[in-house]
Amino acid sequence: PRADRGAFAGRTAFIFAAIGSAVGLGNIWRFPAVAYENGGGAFILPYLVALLTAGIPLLFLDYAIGHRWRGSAPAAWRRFRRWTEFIGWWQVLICVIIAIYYALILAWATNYTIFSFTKSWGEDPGAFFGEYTQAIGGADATLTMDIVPTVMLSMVLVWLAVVVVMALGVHKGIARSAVVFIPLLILMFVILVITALTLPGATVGLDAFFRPNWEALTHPGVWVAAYGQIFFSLSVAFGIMLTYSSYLKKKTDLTGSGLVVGFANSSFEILCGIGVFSALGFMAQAQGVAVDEVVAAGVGLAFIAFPAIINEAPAGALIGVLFFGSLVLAGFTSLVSIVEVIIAAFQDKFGLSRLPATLGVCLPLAIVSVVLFSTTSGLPLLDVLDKWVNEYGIVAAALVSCIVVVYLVRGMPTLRDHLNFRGTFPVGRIWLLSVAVVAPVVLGVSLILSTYERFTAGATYEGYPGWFVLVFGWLMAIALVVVGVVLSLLPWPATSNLHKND
Ligand code: LEU
Repeated sequence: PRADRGAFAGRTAFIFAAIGSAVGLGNIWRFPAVAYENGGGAFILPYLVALLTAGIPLLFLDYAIGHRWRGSAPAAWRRFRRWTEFIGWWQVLICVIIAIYYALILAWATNYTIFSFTKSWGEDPGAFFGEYTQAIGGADATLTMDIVPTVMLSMVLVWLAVVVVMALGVHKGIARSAVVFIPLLILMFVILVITALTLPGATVGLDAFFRPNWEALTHPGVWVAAYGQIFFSLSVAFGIMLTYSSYLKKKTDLTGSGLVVGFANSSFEILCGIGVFSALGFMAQAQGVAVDEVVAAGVGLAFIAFPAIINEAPAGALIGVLFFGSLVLAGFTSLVSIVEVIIAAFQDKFGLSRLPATLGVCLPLAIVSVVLFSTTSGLPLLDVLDKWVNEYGIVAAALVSCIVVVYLVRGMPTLRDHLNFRGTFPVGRIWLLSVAVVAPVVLGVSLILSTYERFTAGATYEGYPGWFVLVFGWLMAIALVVVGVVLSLLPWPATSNLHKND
């Protein structure tokens, strides 16, 4: 028996852990900005289409593979079919990339929680953030590798906390921390939203957020963004839900649990949009400008716009602690799930027990993450990696998984029966249609079109140097596939978990 592999004590523990993974920086920090940039209120349409045609169906696919073949991503895919193992490694590598930059945002959030008490960012949070991320001041991104000490310190702390939780194992570490953190997060966030809604100008922000720009829907980039957001936000298609479901007891209702997780995540996401934009509306009104002018895209939304709001708002410090504290809690339970994909694979491959597997994965990961990202180039690096790993990592891997499972392996009937064995929500034709036709067509078409747009746009992404985008965008994404294939060709040692049954 595989005594070493962890297990969730029950369905509730699993649901908490899965929600912990899904609800993360993607909801609070990424979603409002992505929605706003891609059509505002009109984004709800591609978002819901993506949720229903790909998010939930692929969540079920992850569950079915992980639970039926009971293993980490490479082990489960390999048991599925010998030659599909590369998908598992590809997913593990996607998690490696996400883990190293996700920790940076978490480190910022940790620092900003503390900064909130004294509003350490001063009068001009934009300049402060520029200085804080680049150590030299000014907003022009210079690609140097100077260390930023406060960021480094927090990153080390974040990784230490990850090591502790991971060493405690699947139930005692991952599930128990989620059971404590998730209710706390919801409580804090609800207080935050209520506070934000009562600020003067809140409705102006909500209006800007929900006002639909239907024209946006004609841009393929908007659809890729919606699918990318759904996968990232649900933690679907890159090994996380697959790994978590492998820790569930055999007789578990997978589909019912999946629906709970999916709708909990999207509800929280919409709530984040409401909270964030109420606050932005307040800011816009206070400064007498349009909401567009206070929305700094991406990272700036959390780390520039929010501090500015905190400066102005009554009870600003409270808002700050609630907002950045929520980011920390949400981000931590997600980072843990990303790292678990890697640990589980390592553990299966070498038949290791929990502690050596944890240290063997976390130490190198933490070192790379801290060294690369506590420097003045952390922000541009994060920006490019996040964009490419989502489009050409997660979305591409999702597309390949669908095609492989449906057409090359013809595995859908087995997976359907597995889901329906205990599932309270029966899957059938609609699920098949989503995974076999709708998801691959939409993913394929929008990926091709957005790539075309990217190449014809002229300017490089965000104005970063061409070589930088080439190396950390394109070559990185290609390397994940190539290395994934190579890893799948290596033999499994006799001590591995591959041939052990439980
Ligand atoms: N689902 C997480 C989030 O929304 C991200 C994932 C990579 C764990 O932040």
